[in-house]
Amino acid sequence: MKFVHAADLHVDSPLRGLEHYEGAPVERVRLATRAALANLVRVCLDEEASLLVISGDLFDGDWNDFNTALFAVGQMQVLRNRGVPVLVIRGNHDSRDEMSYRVPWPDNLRILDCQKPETVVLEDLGVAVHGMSFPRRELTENLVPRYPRPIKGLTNIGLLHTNATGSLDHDSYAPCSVNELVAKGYAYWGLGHIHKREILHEGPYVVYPGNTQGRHVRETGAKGCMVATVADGEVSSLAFRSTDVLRWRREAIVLAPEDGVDELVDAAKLRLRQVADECDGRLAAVRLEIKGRCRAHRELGDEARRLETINELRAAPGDLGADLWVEKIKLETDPPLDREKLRKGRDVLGDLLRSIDAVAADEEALLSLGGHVRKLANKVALELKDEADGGPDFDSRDQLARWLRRAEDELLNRLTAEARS
Ligand SMILES: [Mn+2]
Repeated sequence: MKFVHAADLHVDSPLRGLEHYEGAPVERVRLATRAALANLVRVCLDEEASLLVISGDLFDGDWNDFNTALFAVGQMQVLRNRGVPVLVIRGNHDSRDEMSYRVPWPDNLRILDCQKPETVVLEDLGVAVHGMSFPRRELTENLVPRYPRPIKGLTNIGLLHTNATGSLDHDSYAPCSVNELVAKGYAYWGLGHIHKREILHEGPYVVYPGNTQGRHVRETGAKGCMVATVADGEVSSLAFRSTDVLRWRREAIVLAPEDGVDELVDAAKLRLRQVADECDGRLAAVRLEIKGRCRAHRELGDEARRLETINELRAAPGDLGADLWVEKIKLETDPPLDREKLRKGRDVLGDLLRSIDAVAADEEALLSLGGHVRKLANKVALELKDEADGGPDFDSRDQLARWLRRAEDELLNRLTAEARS
C-alpha cells in the first residue's frame, strides 16, 4: 500500500509585486501553485496510491473568488473517481477562522476536526490517520500531548501543522519536539508548515515534504511530495516526487581577478544553460549573484556599461533557447587588489604582506609553521585537506607554502573588506 503526503500547497498564493519585474512570466507564475496541485494528483494516480494526506495550508488564505476553491474541488474529484480518499488538516493560513466560505468538496475528502485531534480509520487499508486542524491562525499550543495513542494492528499516521524545528523563517505555531513525536509510537508523522523538505527522523519517519511549488527566490530547488510505501504496518520506503512547474534558483558566479565584463557575460550564459538543462522542462526563475574581485568591477562602474550588461543577461535565455527567466541580477563585484602596491605600503597591510614574504623565503621559518598548524588542527576542526594528495602533511614545504598563501588571500580579503565598510 502506498500513500502520498503533501503540505503547504498555498493554492493561488499572490504574486507579491511580481508584475513590477521586467519580463516576468506573470501568468505562468500565477498559475504555478494550481499546476503543482494537478501534478500532485497525477503523482497519486501514477503511483497508484491508496490515500492522499495534506498537512495544512492547502490554501494561502481566504480566496478572492470561488475559482480557487473550484479548481481544488475539480482536482479532488479526479481522485474520488479513482477511489482515493483525501485527508486534510487546516494550517495557520487556511485555519477555520481564516476561511469565510464552505467548499463543496467531494465525499472522498475529509477535513479533520479543529477542536481536538480526530482519528479516521480506513479499515480496508489497515490505516489510522490522526490529525487536528488549526481553528485559528495563531496557535501557539503544543498539540502533540492531545494526540491519541496508536491503534494496535493498524498503520498509524499523524498529521500535524507545526514548527517542530524552531525554524526562524516560519512562525512558531504548534511547536513540538521530534522526540515527543517519535515517542508517540506512530509509523509516520506527516508534518506541514516548514516549506523546506526535511526528513527529521527515520524509524519512525517524521517528515516535512516542503511545499509543492516554490513561490519566490527564497524557496529554491525542487518542490513536491513524498510517496510512502507501507509493509507490515511500517513505512518501508519513502521517495520524493516533484510537482513543481517553475523552479527558483540562486546562482552565484565568482569572477577571477583577470575577468572583465566579456568573461562575466560568458560565465553567466554558461551557467544559465546548465540551469535550464537541470530544470528538465520546467520554467527556471534565476537570480544571478555576480561576485569576486575582478577587472569587470571598474568597467561596471560606468552606468551605461552596467545597464548594457544587465540587459544582455536578461536577453540571454532567448539566445539560448532556454525556458528561463532571469529574475534579478545582483552585481556585487569588488575591485581587484593590487598586491604589489599594497606590499609597498607603509601601513599594517604592507607590514603583514612583507612578513609573509619573509616567512615564505626562509625555509626554516616555513617548516616551523608545520608545528603550529598541527597544534591548531588538533584544537579545532580545521579543513586542511589538500587537493594534491588528500591529506595534510605538516612537514611538506610545498604544502606549508600553499597554506601560507591561502592565509594571505584570506587575510587580505578580510582586512580590505573591513576597510571598505
Ligand atoms: Mn503554515
